[in-house]
This record gives sequence, C-alpha cells and structure tokens, in this order.
Amino acid sequence: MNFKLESTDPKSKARTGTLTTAHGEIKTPIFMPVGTAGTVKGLHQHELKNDVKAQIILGNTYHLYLRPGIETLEKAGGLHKFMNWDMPILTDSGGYQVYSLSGTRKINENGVKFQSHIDGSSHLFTPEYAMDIQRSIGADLIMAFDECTPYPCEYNYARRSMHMTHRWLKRCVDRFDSTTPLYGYDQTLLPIIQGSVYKDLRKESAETIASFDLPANAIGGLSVGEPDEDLYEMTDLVCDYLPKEKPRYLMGVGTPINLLECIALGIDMFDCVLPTRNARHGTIYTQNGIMNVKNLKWKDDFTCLDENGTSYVDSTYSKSYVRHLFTVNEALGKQITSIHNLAFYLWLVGEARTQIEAGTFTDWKNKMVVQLAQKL
Ligand code: PRF
Repeated sequence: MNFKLESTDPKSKARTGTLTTAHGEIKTPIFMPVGTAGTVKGLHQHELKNDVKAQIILGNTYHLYLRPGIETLEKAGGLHKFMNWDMPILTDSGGYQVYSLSGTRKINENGVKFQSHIDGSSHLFTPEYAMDIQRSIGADLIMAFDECTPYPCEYNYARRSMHMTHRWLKRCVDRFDSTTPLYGYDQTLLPIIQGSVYKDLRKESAETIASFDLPANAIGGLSVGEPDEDLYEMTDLVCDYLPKEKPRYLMGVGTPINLLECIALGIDMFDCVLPTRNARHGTIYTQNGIMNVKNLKWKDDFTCLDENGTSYVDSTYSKSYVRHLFTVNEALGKQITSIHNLAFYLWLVGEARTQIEAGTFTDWKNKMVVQLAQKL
C-alpha cells in the first residue's frame, strides 16, 4: 500500500490523497460501503462499481468466519474472487462485531470467547487468529484486533481496555509479520486507536499507535452513542498526534454531516452502515436534507426521487413509485434507496475532494451542513 498526500485546505485540516493497493487506487477522502457478509445488501457488484462508484468496500471477519467459513473462502481463492469484486476490500477484525452482535462473550488478555449469533456455537478470537482469518479472506487492508469500549465507559475500564488493545496490537503485528499473503498480493495491517472520550487516554493511544509506524492508522471507539461534540473533539485531538503523510480511517462514522466535519479535521476514510441500513427503512439523504420515502406526503408526487441526485435511480423513479414499493414491501424499493444513499455518500466525499483541491472546502462545507440538516 502506498499513500500520496495531494492537497490541503487552507482554512481547515482537510486533505486529499491517493491510496494505492494491489486492487487499484482510492481517491481520498473516501467512504467505504459496508458489505458485511460478502455483499453490500441488495446491490449487484456492477451497480456498486458503475452506479454507486464505490472505490473500496468493507467486509467483516466475524460474519465471513461464521459463514461461509474460512475453508470455503480459501477454496474460492479469497473474498475478491468469491464475490467477484476486483477492486480494493478492507476487512474489520471482528473486534467490534463480537461486542455488538454475539450474545454472551468473555474478554480476557488472551482474546474474546463468544457465542455465534446464528447458532449459539462457541468460538475464540485472539489477535493471532484475527490475523490468520484475515489472511484467508485476503482483503487489501486488514484491521488489528481491538476492544471497542461502549459509551458511556468508566475511566478505569477505558484505560485498562486501551492498554490491552495496545498489547493485542503488538501480537497482531508479530503474527502479521511472521505470515505471508495467501493469494500473491500484499495486505496492509491498520492499528486502531481507542481511549473512549478521555483526552489523556486518546493522546496516549494516538502516540502509541503512531509509534508502531504502520502504513495507515485507524480511530475506533467513537460513534458509539457519545454526543457529536465528543466525536469531533476526540477526532481532532488524535489527528494532531498522527503523522500527516499516512491515511487516517475513522471507523463506523457516520451521518453526512459527521463525514464533512471529520474531513475538516483531517480524516481520509470512513465506513458506516447508516446509508444502507436507513435506505432499507425508507430514509434517504439528499443535498437538501433527509427524506422518509414512506411518508404519506409523497403518495401522489410523481416528480423524480431526487432532482439533484447523481445516480440513475434518482431520475428513473418517482417519489410516488418508491413510496408505493415500500408500502407493498417490494424488494425493489430497498434496492433503489440503497443505490441512492450510497451514490449520495460517494458523491459527497468526491465533492469534498473537489472543493479541497479548489481551496473552497470550508465555505462549501458550512453551507452543506445547514442544508443536510433539513427535513423534507
Ligand atoms: N473497532 C473496530 N471496528 C469498529 C470500531 C472499533 O472501535 C468502530 C467504532 N465505531 C466501528 N467499527 N475493530
């Protein structure tokens, strides 16, 4: 992996760059659609590529390990081949899904023992095993095994957990360095900063993670229920301790407004289930605000779904028709809104990039943030 910083905004810490992986280039800032179980729910790979204009997608170790399982993934020749996606992939380590999905789980220094949310079977993830599984999946970018603390979180728990995440990182690096990729192309390991909403812990974690000198850095433990002010304050704080010439990935963030504010703080990469999850519930994001397509208000509105939309679904289908599809619970409704929301997120980060390059990002961002907060 290689990252080239290209331009910086004069009035904020926003930047643009190009990240090069074995499966192609990623122009930053970028949003990564979430494809948990080897699919971005409801979308064909060709729609992701041509309509959404995704440059990289995310997969989850936890889900792929449970189903189809690492044996099948290895036989397929890795996740890229299995799902027929030849562009970059990043996998999360399971260090988050285990906490948010599995029922009973036991965390200790060795790792996390958990029960599958599918059949209740028992499993153990250790930092070493999380590396081995991600070698089998074969993503271009893979994540260290961490503990994402909940919110709120007591100071002493957050401190102890953060130190364990740092020790786990050392074990991840050792395992990663002593193994080789299975499919003939390079993989890159990203470490994760924790520390909850405590400034001294965030500073210590950012300094520790930076000292590992890996090619890119990630920020975890945010967007877990804390106020937006805390999200921005912690993001701003840790970015000051991270090297400028390496990409920064803010995990699990967020709303369109969160993306713009965090781009302004120096973040290069994002992922979040919001655009796809909300799409399936009929909520779409537009430049003029948030809209619930199920609302009675749209019953006989035959204007196109989004007049400023960048994807073909926006001009092809009317608000009335999409509302109808949700009313009768047809799958096409969710597919249309999912394509719309992802295309909107990719447009948003692409436009942010254009504005940063033009030196006009901050004024544009401030205007967009007001528009995005409206309800249609
Ligand atoms: N750790 C990991 N994955 C994550 C997070 C984290 O802290 C978050 C935080 N919102 C999202 N995804 N491994």
